[in-house]
Amino acid sequence: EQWKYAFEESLTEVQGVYATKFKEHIEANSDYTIQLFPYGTLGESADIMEQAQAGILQFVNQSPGFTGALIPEAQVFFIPYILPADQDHLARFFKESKAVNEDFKTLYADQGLELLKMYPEGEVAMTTKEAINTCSDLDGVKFRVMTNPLLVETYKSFGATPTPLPWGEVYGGLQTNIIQGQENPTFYLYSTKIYEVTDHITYTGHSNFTTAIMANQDFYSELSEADQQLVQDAAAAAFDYIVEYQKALETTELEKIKAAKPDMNITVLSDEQRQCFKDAAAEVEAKFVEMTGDSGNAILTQLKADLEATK
Ligand code: 6CS
Repeated sequence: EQWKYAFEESLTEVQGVYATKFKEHIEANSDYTIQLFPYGTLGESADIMEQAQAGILQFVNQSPGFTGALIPEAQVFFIPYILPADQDHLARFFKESKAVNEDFKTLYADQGLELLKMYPEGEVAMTTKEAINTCSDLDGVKFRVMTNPLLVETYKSFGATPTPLPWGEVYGGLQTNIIQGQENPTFYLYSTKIYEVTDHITYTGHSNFTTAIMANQDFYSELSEADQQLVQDAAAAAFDYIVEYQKALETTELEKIKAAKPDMNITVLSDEQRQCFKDAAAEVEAKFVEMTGDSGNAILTQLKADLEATK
């Protein structure tokens, strides 16, 4: 029997490496085989999610950045500075968090999805045409964000003009100046050649890219207990691998960008320069609660407690 697994990136990007590890574990420990569908082969992120919900795909990797309409609570990751910068803390959080591993599991299940793991892809950096040293530099900047209502609010409160777009329109949008900025982890700025169409990379520390791997729930619940365990073990093995793997990319891929484009301006904002971005957090958090009500508030409280407990 063959299982189909789609994700939002290429085979050599973080989600592709996770998927490859998952596939290797399943195939080494069972008679199942897995067919991988990288970004673009079955459409955009929204398309692969529909296919997974319909049961055409058994597995899908979709980031909360695109899951906002389906599961509004998943937008919690876009409250600025909610996640720690410390990679080890972050890994412990994703591994042990009740909010992630129990509460979100229930919310995804309500949408016909068995949440297997959430994992980090790296600190998000802004890439723009003009320098960003403080929030006021974002004034009038059309800034591409993933199609996520809270992320729109985040960039509004940063002072930008947020423009939600699927990934496929970002490179061309920057090239033609329809947008003047976007955010993504360092490895992705290199692998997708976004550095070619922007001149400034700015580290504000406001976010770490979170993603999620899930199974179609009907498919999953019909598996034998042993096969469910096999899937869980594969997801866990890939998680342990990717946590270390993506950490190294923060430096190696930035070096590659510097080599490919020596005149790229790379800035790590000081605490003082970050202050206005930090000040936006309270407003965005209030928006999140407004959008998601009691359920969102409960997740937010749990998530904060989990972050504290995994320090
Ligand atoms: O910004 C995006 O749309 C994309 N960013 C990453 C790191 N992965 C997939 C996603 O589509």
